[in-house]
Amino acid sequence: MELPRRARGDELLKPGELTALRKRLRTLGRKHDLATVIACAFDHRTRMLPFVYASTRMPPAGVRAIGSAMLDAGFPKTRIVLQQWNPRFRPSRMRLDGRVPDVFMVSAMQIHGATCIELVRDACRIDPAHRPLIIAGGPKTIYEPWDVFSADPHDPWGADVAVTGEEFVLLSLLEVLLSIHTQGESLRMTFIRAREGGMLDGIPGLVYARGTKEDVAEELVDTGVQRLLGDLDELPHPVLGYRLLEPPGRATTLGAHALPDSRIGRYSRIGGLVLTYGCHFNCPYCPIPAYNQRQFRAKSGERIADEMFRLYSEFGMRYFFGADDNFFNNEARAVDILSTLAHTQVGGLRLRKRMRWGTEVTVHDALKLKDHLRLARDAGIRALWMGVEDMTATLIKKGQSVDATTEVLGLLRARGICPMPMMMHHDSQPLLTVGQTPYGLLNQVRLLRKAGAISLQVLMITPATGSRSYEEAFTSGLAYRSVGGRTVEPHMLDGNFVVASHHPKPWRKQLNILAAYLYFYNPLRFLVALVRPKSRLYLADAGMQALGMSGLVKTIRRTLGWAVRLRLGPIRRKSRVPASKAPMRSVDGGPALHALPGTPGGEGQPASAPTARVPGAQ
Ligand code: B12
Ligand code: SF4
Repeated sequence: MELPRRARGDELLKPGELTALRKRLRTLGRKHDLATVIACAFDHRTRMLPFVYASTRMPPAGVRAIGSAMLDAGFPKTRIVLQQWNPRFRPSRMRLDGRVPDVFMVSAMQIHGATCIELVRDACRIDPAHRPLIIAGGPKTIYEPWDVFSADPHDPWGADVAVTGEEFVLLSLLEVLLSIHTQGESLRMTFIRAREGGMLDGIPGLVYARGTKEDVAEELVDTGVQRLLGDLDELPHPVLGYRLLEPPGRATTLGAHALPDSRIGRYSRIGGLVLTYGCHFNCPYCPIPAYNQRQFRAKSGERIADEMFRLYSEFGMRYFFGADDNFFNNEARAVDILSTLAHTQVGGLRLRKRMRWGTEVTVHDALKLKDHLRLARDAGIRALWMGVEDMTATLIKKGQSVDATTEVLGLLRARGICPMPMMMHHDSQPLLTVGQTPYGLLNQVRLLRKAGAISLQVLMITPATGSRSYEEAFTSGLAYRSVGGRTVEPHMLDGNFVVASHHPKPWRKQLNILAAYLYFYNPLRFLVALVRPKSRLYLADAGMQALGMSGLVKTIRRTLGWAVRLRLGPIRRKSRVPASKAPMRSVDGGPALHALPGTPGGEGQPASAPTARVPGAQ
């Protein structure tokens, strides 16, 4: 089920609205000495192909964006902790500025859901008098906000609020809280007052719990779908967030200082930057178009050039990755950004001589922009990740075909841009086919490599929250509950495990993925890449082979056991969409917009509102 869209014309914030809010908060923030910790949940079991390097060497943009927003709003006592770098971090032990922080935030993707919950649970162990306001956000809560609340009276824990939106939602919440915050009162107490007074109900993009017992959600109130920021130049500068990173370490607590400027570039080898959002395709398995409410949003070329320049000059960062859904989505916009970057000078040299970057596009749009690929290289682009999925377009038609894909790969290679195809393996695709149509997985991998692919991503198609086909994956019995007695856990939803299939021999699918990687990344190819590289970029081909082989060892170690279970069975399937156990409602008692089918009270029946218990109140 896709996220609903706001009424036509009301999807976006008014121009200047975020800028004005940032300004107001700076004035308000001066009067409040807030300390905030923002944790990025990361399940280390997800460290395997194709994300081995990026998952630890590219601090996620989401937590950094929230950190930037906090610093920009006048809260310098903010620290960002990445579980990627600080696996033992325990919120119950954190101190910032010598005290328990006023706010603890956690950001998570769905696959890191288990660690996200563990962080929230641990934060709940802080004694009630000092407990921070707990806010959960990120792609996990955007689609499944209920998962950060417990509905079990025997196991009470939970965030105070889940944010189902971006920076504007969080800052709006803080503005409301700080406008009524009194000296000596904990921010969590202020939050409870605001919640009980209905003051949060006018901020679309929140889900909060109500109940008579603390940390037990008897019902969840959903304030609706966020308004999106249209002009991304209004966002706080990413340089701010980088200055808040906790240095990597094995401690459970926080260090005295954030990572110094001189070490930021060393640990953040790749800088993930928001450049654009949105995609004009409408693939049934993808939540992106609905999340963006069919809007396309972008930063200007000047702003992007400034972000790259500052990150380079202040932290020595040279490699960037655009957090784009489809950078070539809008031709005019893409060409405008590329032209600006191509003409940007950094220290007397063209930007491309100092920095390199890559991003995600589609085959169809890359072909449409084929005359601008030289410009793309001049702008510093050296690699493009492309959702090829299935070259024969049997799984999904989005303008790709064997010829189009081969042509694009050839063009990119000729322009000195590394093609990085991403494929989706599916039930009806065999490992190998003989004959004219290269339908088999290995046939396609072979063609891609021949055409110049430098890296490869092969993931099994897996139900994605917020996509059109999500609900059916459960009602049709496609999604597994457990295999051979092992439950399917959130970290297994990354596409590396076969967890949803109607194939009679799903273990074959699991092994097919390994075979495809092994065919692409192997010692022989590594040696050939050293002498006859596919890329004009010095050692890019051999480097990716080396990285791929080391990632493949991890992938085999983590997924081979699953293949054995798939072979031996039994496979138990889910029949219902994973939905909230607590009833959900909108602020006016109607259906909650973030509820999935099967949610009590979420499909039109207004839930009765229990009277909330305010901690400390008699
Ligand atoms: C770049 C990217 C990657 C990079 C990430 C590298 C890195 N370390 O940063 C790579 C290529 C490695 C990657 C891998 C994967 N990705 Co990815 N990726 C993206 C992409 C395109 C951009 C992410 C980004 O930087 N966005 C910009 C930031 C600013 O946005 P954000 O993180 O959503 O944060 C905003 C809000 O969510 C909110 N927010 C975030 N945290 C918090 C916290 C609080 C407290 C609050 C209040 C708000 C808040 O405010 C932020 C600012 O606006 C997104 C799609 C997208 N456009 O966002 C997918 C996306 C994050 N990826 C996704 C997936 C599924 C994956 C994979 C599992 C692969 C797959 N099967 O597709 C792997 C997992 C790897 C791993 N082990 O973690 C999904 C996640 C879905 C979900 N429900 O969790 C997304 C959303 C795409 C989609 N399908 O919709 N990915
Ligand atoms: S082309 Fe990619 S981003 Fe666009 S809808 Fe399809 S899968 Fe999603």
